[in-house]
Amino acid sequence: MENKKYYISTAIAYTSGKPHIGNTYEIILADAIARYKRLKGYDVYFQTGTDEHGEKIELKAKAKGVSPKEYVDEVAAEIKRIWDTMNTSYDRFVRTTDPHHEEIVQKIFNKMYEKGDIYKGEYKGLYCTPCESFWTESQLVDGKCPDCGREVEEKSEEAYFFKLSNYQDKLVDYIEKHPEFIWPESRKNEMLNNFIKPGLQDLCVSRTSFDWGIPVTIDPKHVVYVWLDALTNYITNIGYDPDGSSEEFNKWWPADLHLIGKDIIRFHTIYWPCFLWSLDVELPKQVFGHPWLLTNNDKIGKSRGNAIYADDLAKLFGVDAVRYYVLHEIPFANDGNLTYELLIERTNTDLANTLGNLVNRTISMANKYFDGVVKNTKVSEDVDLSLIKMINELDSKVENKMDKLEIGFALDEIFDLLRRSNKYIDETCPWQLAKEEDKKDRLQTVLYNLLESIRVCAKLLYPFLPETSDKIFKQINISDQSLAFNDNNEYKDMVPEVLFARIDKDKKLKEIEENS
Ligand code: ME8
Repeated sequence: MENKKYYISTAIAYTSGKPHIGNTYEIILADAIARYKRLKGYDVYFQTGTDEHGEKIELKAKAKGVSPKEYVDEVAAEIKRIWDTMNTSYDRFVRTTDPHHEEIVQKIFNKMYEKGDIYKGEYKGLYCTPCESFWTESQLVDGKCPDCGREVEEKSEEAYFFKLSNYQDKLVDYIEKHPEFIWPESRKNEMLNNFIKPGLQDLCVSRTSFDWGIPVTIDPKHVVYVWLDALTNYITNIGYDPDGSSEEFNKWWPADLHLIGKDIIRFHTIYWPCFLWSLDVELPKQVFGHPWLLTNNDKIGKSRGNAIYADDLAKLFGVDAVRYYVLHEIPFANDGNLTYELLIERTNTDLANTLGNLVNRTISMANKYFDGVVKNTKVSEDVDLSLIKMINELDSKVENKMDKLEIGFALDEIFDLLRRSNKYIDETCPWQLAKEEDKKDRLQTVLYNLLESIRVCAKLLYPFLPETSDKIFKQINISDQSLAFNDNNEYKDMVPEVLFARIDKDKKLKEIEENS
């Protein structure tokens, strides 16, 4: 039987500047989900990339004295480099300046026009340049852009419009009948009550005020509105074509999950479904609007000067420590906070102590007491039962959380077992058993149980901390990949190495200050 397919995408990042740790959080989150699905036997397609058109980028390039294409080439390469540094296993990195994408977007625009969903009109409105969005008076917050809080200006231009109003009733009905479509559920009500039910205005889908975009072929002084260009990346890059899509498209579409930040749920759950309906294409199964990562409890902004970058953090703390921190810190629906102090504390407590020490102590004891050869001697006691039960339940507990996209809580389940295993060492006191000759078999069972716990945890840690998981498997030197307690393993030739060195907080903070 063929494996079940799973198509996951991230938002495509703006190439306006280097992505900060908040943007990078998203690709790490997507990577954890993609790796987990692969581990569970799914045939996964994981797409990410860059959103490269629009006025803001044109202005940035101008300010730098380079062409827009030169500008986006440089930033896209930087974004890809950061995604790679963070060890993310995407299958394709797409760019909206790719000629194939541009050609299909033009065809899409024409198809919508021919269908009568796009018509020509005049746009008058309040425009926010950084967000490239027109707003109505009532949408403004304190007279300013509701997304970024900056000034808006009055603008009018000849433009093409997409008849969102054609799809309003269908959209309300669809969202109400598919409670899993907008995730978390709280976001669903926000979309329905604040944006859709009050009435959808037709959407302006072309611009004439700047050039850096995909030209509209039927009227070349217009370029395609950046969100119509950007959203379609999810289908153009897997072979969608209005004249006949490829096998690849039929294999992967509909996407199983669009992973995006909470600020762009509106675009993905209002515009995107209507665009797809206009093309007679099925909707993605789910859109998950993840919360924000804040720094010092403040929104991270490229222009706010408080941006922290993932590659800098990786240099200071290591890739897996950063992955662990961001995944754990935003368990599901609430914003998370990043500070250097908290990152150091988490690394020390969870990674160096709970995980690192457990692995190190267990292997060292196995080497010391049994010359590194440990089998299950099955001299069991009651205290083993709860540990073994937890080992055997971990797989389904993690799955339960992952299915709800509660990624941080899934990670917590694994750390609960690691903490339980440390407690098991305190309960069984191997160093005392080692002193009594007739307790040797009992001691071997204790170490065996611990090694099995480490093995299952390491396997399930793989989606979150891939490098650490590989290192642990190398250290415990075992090939068994099963996710339950196995009686028949033999552990030998194990080499303990420090997984995460304890960080001296004051020293590290001083180092950070000196380098900033
Ligand atoms: O929005 N914490 O691109 P982008 C968590 N090009 N996530 C954050 C964040 C933070 N502090 N700041 C931003 C765009 N994000 C569009 C997407 S998709 C067809 C087009 C998230 O570079 C943000 O919500 O501004 C988005 O999902 C992603 O980072 C890229 O943001």
